[in-house]
Amino acid sequence: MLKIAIQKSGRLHDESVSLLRECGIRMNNNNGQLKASVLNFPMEVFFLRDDDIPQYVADGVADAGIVGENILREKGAHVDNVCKLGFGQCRLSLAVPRNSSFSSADDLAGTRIATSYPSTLSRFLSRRKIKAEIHVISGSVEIAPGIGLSDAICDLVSSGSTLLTNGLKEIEVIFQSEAVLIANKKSEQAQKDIFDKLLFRMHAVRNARNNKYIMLNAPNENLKEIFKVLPGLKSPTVVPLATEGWSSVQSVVNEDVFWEVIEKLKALRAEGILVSPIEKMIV
Ligand code: PRT
Ligand code: ZN
Repeated sequence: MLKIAIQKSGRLHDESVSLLRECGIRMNNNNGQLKASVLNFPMEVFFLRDDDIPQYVADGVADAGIVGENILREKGAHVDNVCKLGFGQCRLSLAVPRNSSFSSADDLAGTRIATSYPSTLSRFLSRRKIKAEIHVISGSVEIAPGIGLSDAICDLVSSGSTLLTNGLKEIEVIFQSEAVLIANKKSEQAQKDIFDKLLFRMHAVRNARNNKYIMLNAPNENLKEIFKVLPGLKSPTVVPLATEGWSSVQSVVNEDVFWEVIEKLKALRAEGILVSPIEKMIV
């Protein structure tokens, strides 16, 4: 049995559950319980506070976990950081009151900085040789400058609206974070084998999310150029159309370059372009 820890409730919970579902994991409803059993995979899911997940995995209470990289760095737990999962994106940043003259981390020498990330901040400050006082608070860090507790804050930012409503401006990004899959360093071979199966499925889900299936019709004289734009997994599938001199081309296109590719295809006289999502992609 592979034991995996995910957040009980909060920003990473829903996407962690959806990712496991897309990997074909069918768990019984947890109804606020600590753990859920899985009906069709040798796995058990633990629901924990995100702050506790790295330690549980490091101690081997869980074999694997899904947690924000921000928590992992702050806790400094001794686990394998296996891969990024493509959700829970945010950044740990320094921010100051909008009207302040501080414009970079170096300006914060001699100031008081409020944060829930003291270890990460302290490592950052010593790397940059900045001497500042760190005030640890566990929540609502953004109100600290307003109530005179600090001159600056170091906190997670995603849309930036919390900073804006509290009259703060971001002056430096310390690091970009997202949800990651972590694993115990000393799991038994049996657990490692199940973990590898899960990882294989996660990659298939991830590839599918990042790619689209594309079908189009094109004049035969432009096919060579179209193949350059649409290399496909191995090479595109080509089927002749009933209309002489035309073919149907089927391939896969990466989300990041999608619109560029479409423009090039149109310039190559591609017509009837159909695009659909891919459910799983095994390469
Ligand atoms: O109960 P538990 O301890 O498990 O949960 P929690 O309350 O500690 O964490 P939670 O659910 O808030 O966040 C879980 C994880 O989501 C974090 O560890 C990050 O990896 C990730 N994440 C992504 C974020 C954000 N985006 C985020 N915006 N975590 C927190 N925030 C907060 C931030 O602290 C600030 O207060 O949202 C506010 C800023 O958001 P914007 O959109 O206004 O910029
Ligand atoms: Zn937490």
